[in-house]
Amino acid sequence: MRALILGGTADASSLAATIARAGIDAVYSYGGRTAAPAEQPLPTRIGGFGGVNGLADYLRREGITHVIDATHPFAAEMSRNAIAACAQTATSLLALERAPWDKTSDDRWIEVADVVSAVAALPDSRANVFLAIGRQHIAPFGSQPQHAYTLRFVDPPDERLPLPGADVIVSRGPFTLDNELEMMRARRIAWIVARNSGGGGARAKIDAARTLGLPVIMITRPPLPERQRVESVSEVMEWLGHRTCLGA
Ligand code: 3Y8
Ligand code: NAP
Repeated sequence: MRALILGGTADASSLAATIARAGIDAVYSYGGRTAAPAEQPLPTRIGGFGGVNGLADYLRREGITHVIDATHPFAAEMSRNAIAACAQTATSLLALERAPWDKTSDDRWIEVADVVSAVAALPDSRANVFLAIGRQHIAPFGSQPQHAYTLRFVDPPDERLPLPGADVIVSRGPFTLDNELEMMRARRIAWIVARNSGGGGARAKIDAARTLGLPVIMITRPPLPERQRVESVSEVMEWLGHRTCLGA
């Protein structure tokens, strides 16, 4: 057995630690989105594979028998490529995907399907807006320059931002409720834009918004083709362990 973890999330890191402890032969893969990704206790590769065919070639060349897609619910292209490449090479595929956050009666969510709809959901008049969606999807907000934007990136911006006067917080998380409350109060944040990532590492801002009674424009997840999925590391280990006990 040889496993490939498509990583880049907190869940992927905890899976890597468990797989390393179990002594399973595995490789961890980052997309190369951040300057200094967290160290992993497994051999690690960084960067794209070169589309579906690039990934299929990698699986064959490296003798990968099991792929765990532990990327992010919004890493849709990677997940789609993994489904196609694993079908092409008859490689076993399992997704480790956290459940979406559920709206509670105290939450003021405006659910939208994509970033452009999120921009349209903002008020017309100037407001203090916290964009907690990383750096890749900021450009559409340039059509609403009247707002005072607070952005949060993992790494410092390396080019001019399409939002004049936006303020950037550089932090990789995970974030705590107290820090989020303090930041939102200090900046008098009135609107939050978030993606329904799920998991614990980014949920503090959602809890803070609820506490402060602030509206959250919540971008729902992109649709993905059917694939086997679990929500816990232990279920992944069962899936792997099940195969090894059958002598794969
Ligand atoms: C490179 C690996 C850990 C992992 C930390 C988790 C939690 C904090 C919440 C906010 C939302 C956002 C963003 C976010 C969270 C954890 C976790 C999580 C959201 C790292 C990481 C990589 C990335 C890529 C990065 C994206 C961006 C998204 C920032 C490492 C730190 C907004 C997702 O600057 C960029 O280009 C950043 C790009 C993809 C989304 C985007 O589209 O901009 N994640 N995040 C992965 C790779 O190269 O393969 O650097 O160590 C992982 C983490 N991000 O160790 O605890 O549960 O995973 N990451 C979102 O929309 O929710 C932040 O600010 O509140
Ligand atoms: P994406 O748009 O779905 O992927 C775009 C391309 O990036 C993929 O087709 C692939 O390139 C490459 N890629 C993405 N993830 C990869 C990985 N783990 N290993 C190797 N190549 C990868 O992905 P994204 O939304 O930009 O996410 C990129 C990375 O950031 C992923 O690792 C994802 O897990 C992580 N992320 C984390 C969070 C979070 O909240 N923790 C949020 C978003 C993304 P090729 O086609 O060339 O193979």
